Amino acid sequence: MTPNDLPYPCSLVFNAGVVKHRGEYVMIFRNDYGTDQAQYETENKKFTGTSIGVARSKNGIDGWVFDPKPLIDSSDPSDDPELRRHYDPRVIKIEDRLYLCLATDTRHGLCGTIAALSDDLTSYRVISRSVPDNRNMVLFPEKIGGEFIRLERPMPVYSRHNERFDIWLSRSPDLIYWGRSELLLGTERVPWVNDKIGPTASPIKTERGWLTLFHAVDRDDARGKNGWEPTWKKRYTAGLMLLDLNDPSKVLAVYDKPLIAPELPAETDEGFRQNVIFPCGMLLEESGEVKIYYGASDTCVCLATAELDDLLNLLK
Ligand code: BMA
Repeated sequence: MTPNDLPYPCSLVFNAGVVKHRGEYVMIFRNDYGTDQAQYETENKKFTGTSIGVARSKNGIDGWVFDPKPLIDSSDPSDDPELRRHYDPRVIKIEDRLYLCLATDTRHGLCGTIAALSDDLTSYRVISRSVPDNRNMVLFPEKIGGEFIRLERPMPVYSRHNERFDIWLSRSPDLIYWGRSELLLGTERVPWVNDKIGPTASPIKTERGWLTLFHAVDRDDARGKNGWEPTWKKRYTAGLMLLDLNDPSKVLAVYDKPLIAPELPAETDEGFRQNVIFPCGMLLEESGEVKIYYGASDTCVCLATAELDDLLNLLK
């Protein structure tokens, strides 16, 4: 999916969550709008807005039909003067209801928001919001041991310098009150990372455990300018790990290489922030095929597929 596909103004469409729901694939995506590459580079313009849009498809691959207007738009009037924008949506189905996990910029910090989607996918109700700074939240698709579980990525700037941000896990009886938080995966356990990691799509339940992706960032100052931004030097890849079925705070295995690294022209040579792979959706088909939806270069949405058994074999 590229910016030209959308029925409303779009500069970049990326970081999309996808879920199978009532006979169709529902995609919830991020759209940054209000400038183009030439304007951005010459006038150093910022994007004027960010919206969260909805598209549906019969096969999860093509034929996406867009809802006529975005579900959330940063230009919408809000009762809450603290709010600046929502972005990087994950969509999770729990007992036939759809929930969103959103990154939320407020005037006093970055928060994670959990919201319930209305049945017609045209409105949402906020259930809980974290304190700053926290981002990249995702819910498990079912309760485990009677509790809702979320993965999240707090950003501890005083104690963990140089953006060494890790993945944490928290539990809740009702999606409102979150606690009993613990570290799930530290950056030091991911061999190719020298920057930060974060949760991505909702985990998939398999016989061997919860299979889940994470985004993993390495920084290399020698890379130079990569994309529209004058100073973009980071690389985002997708990592893979397996968590215990009954106690997902136990990491059973981490694949020691990136599962997906930028390699196609749209990922390495084109777009706003090149060298970025940012998955927000992962689905298991009955055939054993796994679909992974990721943002490429913060500019378009890509789909990669794999066989479940092949992924599990990487986690021995
Ligand atoms: C992160 C988030 C993502 C984005 C990524 C790479 O910090 O802002 O939305 O895809 O950076 O630019």
